[in-house]
Amino acid sequence: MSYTLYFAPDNASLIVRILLNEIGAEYSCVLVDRKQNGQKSQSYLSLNPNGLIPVLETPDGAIFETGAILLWLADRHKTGFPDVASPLRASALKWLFFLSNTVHPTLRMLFYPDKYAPLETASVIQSSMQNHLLAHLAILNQELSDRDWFCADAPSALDMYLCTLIRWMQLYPIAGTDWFSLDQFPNLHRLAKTLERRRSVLDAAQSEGLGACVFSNPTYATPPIGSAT
Ligand SMILES: N[C@@H](CCC(=O)N[C@@H](CS)C(=O)NCC(=O)O)C(=O)O
Repeated sequence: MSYTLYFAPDNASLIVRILLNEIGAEYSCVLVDRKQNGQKSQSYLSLNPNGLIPVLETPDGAIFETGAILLWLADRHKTGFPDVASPLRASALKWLFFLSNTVHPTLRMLFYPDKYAPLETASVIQSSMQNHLLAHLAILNQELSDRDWFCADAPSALDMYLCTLIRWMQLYPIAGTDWFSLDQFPNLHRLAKTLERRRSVLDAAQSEGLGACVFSNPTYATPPIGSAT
């Protein structure tokens, strides 16, 4: 089975790429050219009417929403998320939805305050979103505790999703990154360092020009093709 990942470097498609690598699935990539606003082109909108990256084309049709893609892939390949019979499934679902419908949208509001409210309110929104994110990360740090991974003894979509969000927090907020230090969240810091050593992440970093220490000490992407913003 082969998939097509519509991606832009260092966009949410990165999370899907890491899981695809972890699964060992066959996939090809189609660049969405952010410099040309390719995510808003007619052809892309026919795949995702929201005009957001990523999309994964599958034999069951095109899927959008990062969390949905991750869950579908993990279920289909029985890798990267507890299966329906697992006693870990309930907790894993809870945290996946927390990441996708709370943490990720909060980060989007920090990145693009002008998409949500008048520009003159941007600084209020940004400082509020920073506080929300710090609170979310404190909860996640406590939940992880001294475990290696969120789900038992194997890396899952939760680790991949969260670490990518953490990467972006350290790079892309237009109002700066002084508000955030991964040192404040020692369990998440440890997770970032463990995950970034995996082959799936190293290969994704190579494909998208993400450098070393992708999560724990990130640098801006220098991709071989396309651009992150
Ligand atoms: N809820 C969406 C959010 C995806 C998202 O925010 N994608 C960003 C890239 S990381 C994007 O497409 N930004 C371009 C835009 O907002 O026009 C998901 O989980 O897939």
